[in-house]
Order: sequence, then C-alpha cells, then structure tokens
Amino acid sequence: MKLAVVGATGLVGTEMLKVLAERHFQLDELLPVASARSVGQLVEYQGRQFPVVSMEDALAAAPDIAIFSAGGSVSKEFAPQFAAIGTTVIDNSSAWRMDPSKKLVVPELNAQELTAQDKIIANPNCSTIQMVVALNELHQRYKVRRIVVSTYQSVTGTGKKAVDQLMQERAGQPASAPAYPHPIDLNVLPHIDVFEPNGYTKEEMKMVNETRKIMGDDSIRVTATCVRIPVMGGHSEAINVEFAEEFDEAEVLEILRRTPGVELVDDVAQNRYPMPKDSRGRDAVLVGRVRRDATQPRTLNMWVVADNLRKGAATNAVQIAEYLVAMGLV
Ligand code: 2RA
Repeated sequence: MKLAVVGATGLVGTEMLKVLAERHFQLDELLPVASARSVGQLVEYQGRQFPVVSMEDALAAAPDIAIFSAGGSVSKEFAPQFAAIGTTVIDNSSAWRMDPSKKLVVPELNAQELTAQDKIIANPNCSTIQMVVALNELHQRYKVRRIVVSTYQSVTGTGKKAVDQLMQERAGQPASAPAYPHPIDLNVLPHIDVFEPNGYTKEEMKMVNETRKIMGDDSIRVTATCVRIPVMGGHSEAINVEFAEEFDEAEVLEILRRTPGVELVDDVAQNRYPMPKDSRGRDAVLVGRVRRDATQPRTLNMWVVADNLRKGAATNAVQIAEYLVAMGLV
C-alpha cells in the first residue's frame, strides 16, 4: 500500500499522519506531500523517516490512495490528475463535496455507497460530520424534518495562523499576522469563511447542503449560525432538531448510546456534559444536554462536541481509507 498525504505539514495533515500511525494503517510507502519549501524535510511514521516530496514526484509514484488536505484549489487541480492514474483520492477540502458525481462520506452513515469506481471521495466539513453522526440513528427512527444549529468552533478549524493569533493576543501582544478581521481572544466572531449574498456564511451553507447529501434526504431543512470562539481545539454545537415522528426521551437516549461514533455524556446532576477539552485527541462525538424542546412538538435539544481535527477531518478520512482497503476497493 502506497499512500500520499497531500498537505502533510499542515494542522490537519499532521493529524492525519498521527491517526494513521495510531490506527496502525499498514503502509509499504508513505509520500508526505507539501509545498516546495518543505520538500526534503523528514516525516516520521511508525519509526521510519520519509522525505516530503513534491506533488509532481507524488504523481510519478502513483500511490494507491492520496488523502488531501491542502485547500480547494490544490484539490481541484491535482485530485483529477491522481484519479487519472488510478489513485483513489480522499479530499478534505470543500472542492468536490457538492459535486453530484462525487460521494460525501461519513463511514458510520454511508461508506457502503462506495465502489471501486469512486476515485475522488469527499470528506465532509468538520461541523457537518459531528452533527450527522449524532443525528443519523435518530433520523432513521424518527425522521429529521428541521435542524436549527449554532456552532462554537475552535480556532484550529482555521489553521496555524489563527492559533498564532489567539496565542499572541492571549499573551497581550498584537497579532503579527491576524487570521481574523477582529481580535479572537476574549471575543467570539459570528463569521466563519466568507459571507454569501443570502447573508449566510459558506460555513453555514456547508452545514445546510452537506447534511442533506450525507443523510440522503433533500427534504431536511437546516439553518445554521457558525461562530468562531477562542478555544484551542474542539467544535461544539447546540442542535435543535424537529422530527416527523413523536419520540420518547428514554428511547432517544438508548438510541444515542448505541449510535456508532457517539459517546453519551449526559448527567447534569453530576455536572457531566460534553466540553471541547474532553474531546481533544479523541474520535468520539460527545453528546449531552439531551432534552425535549417543550416549545414545539416532536423537537429535541442536544449539545454535541467533537475534535474538529480528528473525527472532523483526519480520522474520518482515515476511516474512509480503512473501509476502502477492508472492502478491497483499492
Ligand atoms: C473551520 N470547518 O472550522 C472549517 C474548516 N475547517 O474553519
């Protein structure tokens, strides 16, 4: 198995290598791919050193799988070139997610849709992944009709530049190269990615559109407010979900307990509820504060937290790769 990680030196790329090693993903050759200035740097993987290579050299090596996390423009340009030589691409950017010919995959929900013909597979947005993991089994039982979600997203979702801004501001210094239009320390920004003409941000529209595609139901209505908060890792979401069918709270909790990928953390009498600090470095989607919304029928509130670099990006992509290998699709 020859595997390329494109964007290997970024926050998500680094996490991908970590997750691959943790899960003992068996490789004959690793091709860490990064920009020209990083070519030649050594990357450690399972006790061996691998040099960072250029995109051209990675293409020439014809890997079996290429996991991309290098931005949409890189994916748009190079994913088809890898696919053309038979490589299966798993892309963490938004470039291919809403392309009708490409599958948008959260393994717990829809990995079974994958075939050997899928040569570019889209990894969903982090804030979407944790929400659909938490809701899918409930959707199967009660059919989701409408979701109102507010997110509280870590600066690691933006990248190293945002982490640096937060740390500099927290140290009382002005940010040397701010990632955001405003200070982020001791502040929150209702602004993730760019604003669309409809007044929503791209991040908010990703949650609307990706949720419907992954859950396979265009009738699901979603409205989102995505907020950046000064937290170093872990996205949180307040989800209000209306179902078509009436539910029983005890059954809801039972369904969540057995939902693949979910860990129920819900005991307010003991002050137990999901928090970003408890999600860091883990792959579980933590669900708590589960309670009926008494203001309208068949509606539930819940609080959902996950490590946005892991289940929200790296782990989900690696789980797709594991599925492809296990099913003999690569
Ligand atoms: C963010 N979900 O948090 C986006 C991209 N990682 O910024």
